[in-house]
Amino acid sequence: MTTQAMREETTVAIVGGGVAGLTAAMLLRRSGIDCVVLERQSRAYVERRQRAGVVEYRGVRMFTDWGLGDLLGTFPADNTIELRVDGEPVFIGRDTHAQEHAGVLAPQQALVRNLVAAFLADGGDLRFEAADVAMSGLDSPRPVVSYTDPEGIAHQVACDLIAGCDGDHGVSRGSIPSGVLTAYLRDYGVTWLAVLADAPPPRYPCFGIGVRGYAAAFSRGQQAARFYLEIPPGDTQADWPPERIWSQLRERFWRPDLADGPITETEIVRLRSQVFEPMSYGRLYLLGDAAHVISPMGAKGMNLALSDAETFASAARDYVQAGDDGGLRAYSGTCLARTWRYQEYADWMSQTFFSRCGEHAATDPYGARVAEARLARFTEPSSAAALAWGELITGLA
Ligand code: RFL
Repeated sequence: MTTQAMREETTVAIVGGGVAGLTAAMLLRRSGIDCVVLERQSRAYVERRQRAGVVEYRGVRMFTDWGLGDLLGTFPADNTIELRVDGEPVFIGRDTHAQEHAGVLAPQQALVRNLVAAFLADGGDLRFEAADVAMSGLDSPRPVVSYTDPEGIAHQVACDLIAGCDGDHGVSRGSIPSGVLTAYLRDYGVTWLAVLADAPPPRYPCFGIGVRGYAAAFSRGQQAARFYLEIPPGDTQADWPPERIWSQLRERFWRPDLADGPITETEIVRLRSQVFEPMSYGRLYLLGDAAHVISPMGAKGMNLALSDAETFASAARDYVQAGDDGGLRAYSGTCLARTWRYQEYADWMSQTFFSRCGEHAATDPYGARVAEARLARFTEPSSAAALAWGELITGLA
């Protein structure tokens, strides 16, 4: 005997409760639009997942404009970055434009925690541990998202619009018929060890580039830092015990005095970028990592997800409340134009920094000299290149 699925109705079904899904949900709720968020993982799991650390100026302005500024911390993340090129410190982002448009330090898990709490306190419908999410009727007026709840009960949620916010490994993108999407992929052939440590953070985001190889350091709070080290492809975490991590960080930053601390997490990250076009099909709209992944070199993935969420929520509001589908029709083009601007930024940083590092520079000395020439233009304060860079780091480009 088959059990009948519970049939429910909403206006927007949101698949995935990460930054993209929760932000879209919160903005829709602020606009008085019904939505249901279906998240595969438990609440504890999503509130612990550590990744990004800064909401750029554009994102801060977005939360403030929607009356949600309280969801962010207040600790400013000024836009200066320090490059230590073979140990020599040089700075980018010290011009007035970059300095006047600071972001805030906002560890991703803290932002997610605040969004979950605010959405639930507002009466929002957020369902954790939703298994077997699937969708049908995407090109019909009333598509359906189905799932099984933790008690094993099957649900079918009929809706007007679906927001696919389930990241790179979710079900939304794969529900679009084959042949519709074009994938643009870049694999840099580079592997990083991502490290979280309870150690003193750097004053500015810091990139160690040069003959000793690539390393980077970012603040994640008063006594927490994220580090990245380029490692040989094929290495595993077991090849990188804490002593080796700290000794390589000291080498590559040319900082024998770099203070260490307990390492709380390590992860192997393959450096890659991808964009799927278009970002919608029928009544399904892809947001955030479900549509595009960006090399973490530019620290823009979470920020692009926030921007997609605002573009979608505004378009959905106009459609639901005024019957105006202009925003929904423009959604994919608007978000893709922005995505590509930031893909270019992250690609520029990735190519330039790597070309000046370790093996890359040794095998391509010409490329290393070109990278030096590029960097010189950006580190010259108030040069046109430095100003253009400032627009990108603030998210205002
Ligand atoms: P998320 O955060 O992956 O959330 C997707 C959610 O969907 C759920 N899900 C499903 N739910 C229901 N049914 C299914 N079948 C589902 N499948 C998945 C997942 O459980 C999850 O809760 O995607 P979203 O919301 O698009 O947000 C994107 C950002 O998380 C991502 O771009 C950033 O983390 C990227 N990123 C960084 N971005 C920055 O802006 N600055 C940074 O400094 C930065 N550092 C990073 C990063 C990503 C990293 N990883 C993942 C390589 C550092 C690292 C190490």
